[in-house]
Amino acid sequence: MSGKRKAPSSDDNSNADICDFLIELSEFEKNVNRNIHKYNAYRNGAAAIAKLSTRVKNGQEAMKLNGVGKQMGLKIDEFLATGTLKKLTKIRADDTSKGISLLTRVTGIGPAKARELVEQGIMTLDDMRNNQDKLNHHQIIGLKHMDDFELRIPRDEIEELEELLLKHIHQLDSEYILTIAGSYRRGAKDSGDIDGLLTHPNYESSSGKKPHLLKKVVDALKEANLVTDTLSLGELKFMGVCRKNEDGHFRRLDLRLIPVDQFYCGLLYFTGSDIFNKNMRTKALEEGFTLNEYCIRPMGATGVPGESLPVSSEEDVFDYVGMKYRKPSERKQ
Ligand code: 8DG
Ligand code: CA
Ligand code: CA
Repeated sequence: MSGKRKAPSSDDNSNADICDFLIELSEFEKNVNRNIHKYNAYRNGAAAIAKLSTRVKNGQEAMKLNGVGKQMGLKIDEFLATGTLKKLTKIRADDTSKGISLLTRVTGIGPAKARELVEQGIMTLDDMRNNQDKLNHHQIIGLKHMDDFELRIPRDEIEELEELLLKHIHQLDSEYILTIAGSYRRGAKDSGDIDGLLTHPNYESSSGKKPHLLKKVVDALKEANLVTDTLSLGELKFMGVCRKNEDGHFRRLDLRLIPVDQFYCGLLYFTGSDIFNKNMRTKALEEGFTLNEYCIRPMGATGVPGESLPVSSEEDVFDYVGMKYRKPSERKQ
């Protein structure tokens, strides 16, 4: 994910202002209160309201939607009547909340680390810059590129990067397969980050791990100055920073190495959207399958999943769960 998950896109949303305040409340619950239930509740409420094609008239009407309860209904009434929310005004004025909200904008700094820093009096970006000994490598890079990382990446830039990445990866070994998933594959006009999926015909889940397949690629991309920083490099996942040229912005790049036999389940999962994935998983369960980012398995009568089913395209997975195939651009929800 874009690490810092952003609000669902609010273009052509007649209730964008309501969705915005619900998302702000959700972020407060996640980052300051660390209440993931309330975070999810506000996000689900915002998602339900974002789907409406007309302006919400009052809280009562909103409460008819799945995901909008009484408390949210009351907040919507207050917002519609006064144009603001007392709760938000208070949150925005509170130093601890302000500090935590700011610090969690840095990739690598989660709610717990942010609170720890704020309790030590580190409240601003300058405070962080002056206390880098309290940050790890990932957090230092996140702080350094914070402005760039908060920019959306235009589609044409990802197209250029895709071509450059492919060129260097294929110079190494022409059999590598690279697909950029995420919102880019869904056709978005801009994206929060670049979600690269990498596979190789010689790499199967039964053949054991082959971390050198990932390391080799990362080394080559560094050599080519396309990758400028590593946030983390594991056996299966690289998280880092790339740039198309010296004048370009620094962009967040993730590369995941996936065995070929799991590639299409991975592709399906990392193409999203996350709401579409949730709905497809639910449908799969109803049909007696368990679906995750690696594989699809039939659920036995005892509730124990069986062997992974063979998958050689995304279509195969849609077929198993009895869904009509949907192109990536049709996977909003
Ligand atoms: P964006 O970067 O343009 O903001 O959107 P995105 O590409 O859709 O989101 P992402 O955060 O980069 O995640 C990429 C895909 O990963 C997403 O479309 C679906 C899948 N995914 C989920 N749930 C989650 C999750 O909780 N964490 C992560 N890392 N990925 C998720 O379905
Ligand atoms: Ca991502
Ligand atoms: Ca993404």
